[in-house]
Amino acid sequence: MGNPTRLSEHVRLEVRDPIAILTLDRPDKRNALDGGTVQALGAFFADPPPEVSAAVLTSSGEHFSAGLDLSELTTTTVFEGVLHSRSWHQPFDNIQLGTVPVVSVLRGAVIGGGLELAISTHIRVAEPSAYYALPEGSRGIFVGGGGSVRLPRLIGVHRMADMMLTGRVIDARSGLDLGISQYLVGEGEGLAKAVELAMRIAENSRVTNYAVLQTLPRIAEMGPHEGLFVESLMAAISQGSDEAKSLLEEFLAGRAAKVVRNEGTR
Ligand code: 1HE
Repeated sequence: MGNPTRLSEHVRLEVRDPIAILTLDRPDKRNALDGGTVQALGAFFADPPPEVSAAVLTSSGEHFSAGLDLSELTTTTVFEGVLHSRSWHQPFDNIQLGTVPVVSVLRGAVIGGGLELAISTHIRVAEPSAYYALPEGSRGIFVGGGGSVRLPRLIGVHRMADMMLTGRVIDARSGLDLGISQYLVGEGEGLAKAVELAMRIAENSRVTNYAVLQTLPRIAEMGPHEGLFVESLMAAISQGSDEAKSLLEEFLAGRAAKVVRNEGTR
């Protein structure tokens, strides 16, 4: 059974051992992200409870997030603007390069900083209402939550430039084709699918999950020779764990689940 609590004014937390469900809970402002919300997410993923092996990030209301709370920018100086952007980088890094895989549920607006938050999670489950946009150009600002680093790696510099220059809005189906989400489910089915995936992820060896989060994005930035060497180290570390030894023994004794065909992209 869960134990709903609050991480901050606009973030709810429910721990359903072995997963945590975090909910952006500011529907009246379309889950616009204020500093307290971003810092609460960052603090949680910097030091998740030990019983939590995977997490789901979802939202209240019809929209995932309308992005940065624009009321926070109206009086900032240039230097405060730098600090503001930097104050988003660490929390989103805590998600992407953390210890707990995060599955997000995307519906309605996934805009600006909301999209930057979404793409710092590892698995994104979209509902048909989801749409992705970067209206920064029309607000006279630039992305500041890591979007210029993460989004081109997903969809390419040219597509991100199109979104920023022309205000192009990408729908849920195109988002799936481009890799913004990895899953597209029916309307209202996103949370159940995300919980199912998080529960499945939580069954993995923690060492393997850690290796996926820490190693894959770093190897993607390395040259092939360095990448292969780091891969060999991570392979040896994970194979050497007690958990790996017992899981391999289970398979060889015919007691482990076999790999079965899936149902396609959903
Ligand atoms: C907000 C925000 C916000 C809504 N900051 N208050 N993001 C944007 O440029 C997107 C701006 N938002 C919208 O385009 C629309 O609100 C939506 C398409 C998301 C939803 O439309 P709708 O008709 O359902 O809602 P609404 O009536 O526009 O908004 C409801 C309330 O939320 C309203 O406040 P109210 O007091 O009048 O009720 C809005 O002002 C408020 N609201 N979005 C603050 N973003 C680290 S850098 C990242 C840079 C960015 O993220 S730029 C992109 C910002």
